[in-house]
Amino acid sequence: MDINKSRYELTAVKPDQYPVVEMPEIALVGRSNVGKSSIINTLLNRRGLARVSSEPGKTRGINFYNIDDTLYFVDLPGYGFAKVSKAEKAAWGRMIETYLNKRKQLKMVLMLVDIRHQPTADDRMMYNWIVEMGLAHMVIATKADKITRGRIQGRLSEIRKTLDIRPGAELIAYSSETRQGRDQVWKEIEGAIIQQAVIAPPAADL
Ligand SMILES: Nc1nc2c(ncn2[C@@H]2O[C@H](COP(=O)(O)OP(=O)(O)OP(=O)(O)O)[C@@H](O)[C@H]2O)c(=O)[nH]1
Ligand SMILES: [Mg+2]
Repeated sequence: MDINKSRYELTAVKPDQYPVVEMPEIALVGRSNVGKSSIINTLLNRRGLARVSSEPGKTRGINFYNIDDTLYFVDLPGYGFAKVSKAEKAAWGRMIETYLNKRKQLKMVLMLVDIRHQPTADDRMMYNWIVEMGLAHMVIATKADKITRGRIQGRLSEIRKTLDIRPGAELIAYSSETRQGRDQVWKEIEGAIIQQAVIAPPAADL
């Protein structure tokens, strides 16, 4: 995969605006400011492809990034941002839910939480949705560079407990500063995409 040929493609707020080209999609969800845009940039080694903002709540629609015409990274709006109206929050919730529910080519959800904080009620709701919908997923604890190495395992077990992540389900520490966790995330993404090829019905043998 030539990840240098990745580009921002479009922003959608409703399904008829999603890309029409069918490619596997990897979605990113998480609270506002958790590092969704940053992980897209570091996974692709492309500074500034996804807009990173110190001002939370900037990503207002669903952003589709085309990765070498092979897959899409789908940056969903961050939830839990206090400074928006109730109506706007509800609209974001619907936008995220609609995408996760309806998008057939969605192969895996990367759910991000900040390693320093306990997951919130919003995070728990989101995680439960993902599990209930039966979506392949991986929980990524971001900003691992902001705590000492010795505290990482302890924080991961707290997060596992709070979200009620079953033993064996993937939870890793990540840093967009040091790139810790990057290889493991790529491995999971590749696994999710390959799985699709394996379970696809063979071409008719006529
Ligand atoms: N130290 C450190 N800072 C990070 C990391 N990831 C993100 N940040 C910082 O956190 C802030 C928010 O990052 P974004 O990637 O824009 O977060 P987001 O989840 O896309 O935010 P919204 O689009 O508002 O939902 C920025 O100032 C980033 O530089 C990380 O791994 N380590
Ligand atoms: Mg963002």
